[in-house]
Amino acid sequence: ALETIPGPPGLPILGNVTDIDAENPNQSFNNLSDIYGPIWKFHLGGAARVVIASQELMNEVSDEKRFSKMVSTSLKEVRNGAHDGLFTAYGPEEKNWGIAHRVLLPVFGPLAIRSMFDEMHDIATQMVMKWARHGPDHVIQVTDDFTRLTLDTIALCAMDYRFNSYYSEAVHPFVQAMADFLKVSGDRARRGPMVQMFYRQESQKYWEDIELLRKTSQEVINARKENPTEKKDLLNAMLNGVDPKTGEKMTEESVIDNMITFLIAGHETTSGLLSFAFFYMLKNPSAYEKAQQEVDEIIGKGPITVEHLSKLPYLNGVLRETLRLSPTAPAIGLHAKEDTVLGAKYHITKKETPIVALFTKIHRDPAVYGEDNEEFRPERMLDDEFNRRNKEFPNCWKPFGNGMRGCIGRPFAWQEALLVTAMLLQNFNFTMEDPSYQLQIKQTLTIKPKDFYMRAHLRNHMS
Ligand code: MNH
Repeated sequence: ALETIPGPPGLPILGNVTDIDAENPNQSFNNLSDIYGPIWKFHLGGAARVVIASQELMNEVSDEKRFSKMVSTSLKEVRNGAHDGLFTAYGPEEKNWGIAHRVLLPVFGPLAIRSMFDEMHDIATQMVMKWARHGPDHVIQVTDDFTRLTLDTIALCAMDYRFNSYYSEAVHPFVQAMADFLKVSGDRARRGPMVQMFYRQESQKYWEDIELLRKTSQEVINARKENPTEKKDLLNAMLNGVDPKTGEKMTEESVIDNMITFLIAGHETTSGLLSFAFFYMLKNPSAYEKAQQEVDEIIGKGPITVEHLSKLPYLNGVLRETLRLSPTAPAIGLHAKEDTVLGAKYHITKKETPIVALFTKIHRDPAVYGEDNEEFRPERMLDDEFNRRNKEFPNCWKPFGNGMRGCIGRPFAWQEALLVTAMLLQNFNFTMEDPSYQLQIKQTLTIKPKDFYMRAHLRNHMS
């Protein structure tokens, strides 16, 4: 006999609004998982949603024959600006997703990403210079500076455009428009259409921001068309690439959609990863020490090259373990392709029911990670153990999502994060501004550490 999925009782009509913190839904989901277990459901706006919080269930929904990505809530709002770009497309049923996916996959491959190393290095150096010049009295706004870094990096690598975020206090208008667009997208998702009618001014600015994003992207495309280059970057790939399956090129609309998509999908997540990595290292001095030792041994005092990056197993473990405990995309949305039974005993009556795969809990499943599941221990993420675990417990570590809808930018993000972490450990010793700081989370589309500050003390050499 099938059982009903448990969950918080909730109110008539309002459902579970009072059970979920609008500012930090992920934290509420974690707490409710502690109460109701690895699968539970809640209601918002009359519709049910199912949350899964164990490796076993994650493994089940990773079967792409039975389940696929669902674009709902915030993502559906982001679609207002990015349309059927890769991240917000409904899936292969939208033709532009397939064309863009096939044209772009090779351009995001490890080899192509290696060729972007010099540009990544350029931006990372700007941040190192800034921190070096400001000196140890300066309190570093960690996530702010990492966000400047990741945005400038993706814009330079993807379309040869420089925001120059380290050269002005004021935020670039494009960057501001994007930040506001993302913020309001999240707010709109929480409101529902009735309440939305009372936000006319906000709506007007929202659509103007989208216009500005699209117009700027169009200008970048026009500039490239007037001054063609041989550069093997994402923009050239998008403008000139031919889909091997259909023989078609991406439309100019689709190029704009995906340019905006890369900037959106490609900056907050990586910025959060770097911020959490430094938080965890500073909270765990022995991990910090091992990471810095590895950098000193493998790279030493000279300039970092792309070859160094494949020889840093411990740093690799630091980043993997960071994304285990603090997956910066903390959950993904899925749905069953047909009405189905989950976990051999729970009926999902409707295939329309969104399934929230809660990485923050799945990644701490005690059945997989044992009793020290809450601890930051990069050793457990070294290749041998990592691969063995992934074999025994498939899909236990999913910070980049699943299958064909998984992250296309993963090699890009990894190279950038390794480079920046190595460069910072090489050049500075860091201290936490407030040694008693306890991790708090700020959630937008992604999660980041809130109010986390540090200081940078230059070591006695520069690269
Ligand atoms: Mn990324 C999809 C996490 C960096 C571009 N990314 C996803 C998904 C996750 C994810 C999870 C799946 C979302 C879903 O199922 O709804 N991404 C990350 C993380 C980092 C990251 C944790 C950094 C750390 N992503 C990047 C970077 C880029 C990028 C950098 C671009 C340069 N990501 C994408 C795109 C998609 C995506 C594009 C959508 C792919 C598709 O569905 O075809």
